[in-house]
Amino acid sequence: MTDAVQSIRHDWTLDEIKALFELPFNDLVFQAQTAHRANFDPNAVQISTLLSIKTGACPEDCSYCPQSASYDTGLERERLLPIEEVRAAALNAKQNGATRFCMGAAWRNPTDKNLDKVIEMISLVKDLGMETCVTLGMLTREQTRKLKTAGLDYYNHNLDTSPEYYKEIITTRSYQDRLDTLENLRAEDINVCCGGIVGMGESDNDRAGLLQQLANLPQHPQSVPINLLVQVENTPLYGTEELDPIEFVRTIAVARIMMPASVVRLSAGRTAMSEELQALCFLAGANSIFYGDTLLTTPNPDKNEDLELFDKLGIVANGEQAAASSDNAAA
Ligand code: SAM
Ligand code: DTB
Ligand code: SF4
Repeated sequence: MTDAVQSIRHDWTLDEIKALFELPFNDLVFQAQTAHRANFDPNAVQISTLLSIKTGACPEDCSYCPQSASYDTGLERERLLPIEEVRAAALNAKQNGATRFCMGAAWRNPTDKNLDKVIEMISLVKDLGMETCVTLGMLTREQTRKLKTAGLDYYNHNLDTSPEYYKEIITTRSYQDRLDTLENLRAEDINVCCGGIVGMGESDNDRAGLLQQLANLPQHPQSVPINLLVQVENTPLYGTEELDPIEFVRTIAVARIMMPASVVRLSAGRTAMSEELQALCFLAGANSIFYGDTLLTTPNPDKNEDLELFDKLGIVANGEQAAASSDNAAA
């Protein structure tokens, strides 16, 4: 067993996590970079492309989200996309170099009929030779079984923030609902993509509490998206005081140290970040991004900007990722 595998822990205390956050910045980044190098090619970044397959009119009231029916954000609603549109978008993503295609739907949970349609989409993306990821809201055990049979690679289901702050952000579902779906996914051995959003006005304790929840799950999520809130007009969180960028980098670094064998994704919010800030995030252990000019409904950097940045930093897209066993193998 390698050192990297031995260092995988599921018993983090809040005090230990806060102590990491409070380290001198250089010490923290050094520790994160050391953990990163023990587990991954340090110059490789995985790229995923997102597509919103069902947009807006969501019954949930997530205060950050432009797709909630509770807020008038002027978003054009769309029904579940026709399969040919999905094929065209997936093909385009593949031609642009993405290795994973992530499809998101603004649902509280999928109906069985809609799930069957999404399963067709998963099959077509797999046939194009890309990894698949979907995010469709809460799932029953039976639904996770169907997705496993369909060959789904990843399911994205975020915990978003600490259990304490969650109630301030969403009232239409509970933290336990999220944990239950994560358990259903693990039971079917589907790779989990689970992270959160920072910059929502949460406290230092909430950021530490989110990472504690993620790392103390029975298995570390294979992929951990760290989103910086994209502030959308007319959502309740519009106008929230912005998070200090250094604190954002610290969050990435602490996630890398606590979940050393997981891919940490520098997710939403990159249009508001300088090249220098993104470079610091890669140095702190981020090794995945969303690539393509739109996230689900909001802008993402243009792909040429990303390629230029990768070029300047000597980063290789989709290079060799894992150099050590994953948490799954260690568990
Ligand atoms: N409806 C499903 C759900 O909530 O699980 C799937 C789609 S939802 C849009 C996927 C994730 O996008 C959310 O869990 C949240 O973390 C992220 N997200 C949504 N709006 C965001 C925003 N304005 N800024 C950053 N992340 C956001
Ligand atoms: C995740 O953690 N971030 C992505 C993906 N998983 C589905 C979504 C970000 C959405 C940002 C707001 C929008 O574009 O609607
Ligand atoms: Fe709906 Fe997901 Fe947006 Fe919440 S985050 S409002 S569940 S689409």
